[in-house]
Amino acid sequence: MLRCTVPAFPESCRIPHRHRTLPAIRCRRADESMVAMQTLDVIDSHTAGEPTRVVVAGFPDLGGGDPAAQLRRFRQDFDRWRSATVCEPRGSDTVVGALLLPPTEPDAAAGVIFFNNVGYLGMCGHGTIGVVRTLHALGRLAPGAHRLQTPVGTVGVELHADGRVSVDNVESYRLAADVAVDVPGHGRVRGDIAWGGNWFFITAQTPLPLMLRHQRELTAYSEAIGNALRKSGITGADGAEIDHIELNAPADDGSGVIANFVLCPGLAYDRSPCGTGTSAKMACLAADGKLAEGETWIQQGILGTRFEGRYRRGTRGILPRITGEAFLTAKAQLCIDDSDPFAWGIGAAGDGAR
Ligand code: PYC
Repeated sequence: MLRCTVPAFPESCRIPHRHRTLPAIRCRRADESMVAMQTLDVIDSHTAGEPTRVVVAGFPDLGGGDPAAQLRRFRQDFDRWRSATVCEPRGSDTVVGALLLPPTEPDAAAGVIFFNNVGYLGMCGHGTIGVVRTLHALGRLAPGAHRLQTPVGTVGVELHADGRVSVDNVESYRLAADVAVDVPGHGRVRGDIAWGGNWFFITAQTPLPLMLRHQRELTAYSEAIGNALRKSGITGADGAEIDHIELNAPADDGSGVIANFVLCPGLAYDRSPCGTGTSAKMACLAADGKLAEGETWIQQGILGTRFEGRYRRGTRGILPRITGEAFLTAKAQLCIDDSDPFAWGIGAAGDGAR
């Protein structure tokens, strides 16, 4: 038996702005030997059904610099902290982590690095909405307009009085239209390649209606498209991997809106309508002359939840604004006990899994 006293998460949730390394928790095993634990303070939320886990304290120092520089250090030297935070047994394939960083631009409220069960995301729309709600809960962000730094650029955010959050995403554009790829078992699939803060292949060809009860088949189909793109050498700009697959079809609820199914890099499907996916989709619609500047686009996700989008013209593509809502679900302290074979997450290098 392990007796462990975990300091209570501060009731007010007001964690100092600067990241701090909490003192290791010392736990006494039944045999009276002491083990040290490292801890991470996190706040969980979901945006339109898709979870976000914001790390607010306890993370190792990534050496400063902007989020792109800190991401390089994170990936190279601290990747096991990613899997410890979002993978089982503490998280799941669906959780997107968001590490808060002190801002390096004078007008930014914070920096953030997004990550998931297999790696890192350039930007994350639903995650940004979760981060804004979390910063508000921490007393670090008032309603109004702010800026957040991400590894792929600084984005605008606005916390509205009704609790909804708008994200002024990075410039989004269509790289290539009507690209054909041969997908084993499914024939030739055509779609657009677009950037919305992540790389997307967007197709209207779908083997089944976009309904939650078909998620396994839709996942397998989307995974097959992703594999075929990789095998065919079809990429985003500068050879970047297209790691998000987006299926589009009219929603089956008679509402007349377009629904999507988005498969994320770690093979979890996005429960939300996907903020970066909505941005990429709007870039394609704008390029086709099917969505005018300032016009509202409703993007429905696989759970029936919605984001509202519109755009202004950019230099290369569009400047999208995505609006949605997040809800806090937990304030917690994660414990990492080095003697635990799964301390750094199932699937992490060196875990006890076979
Ligand atoms: O909302 O941009 C998004 C997103 C990307 C992956 C999961 N959610």
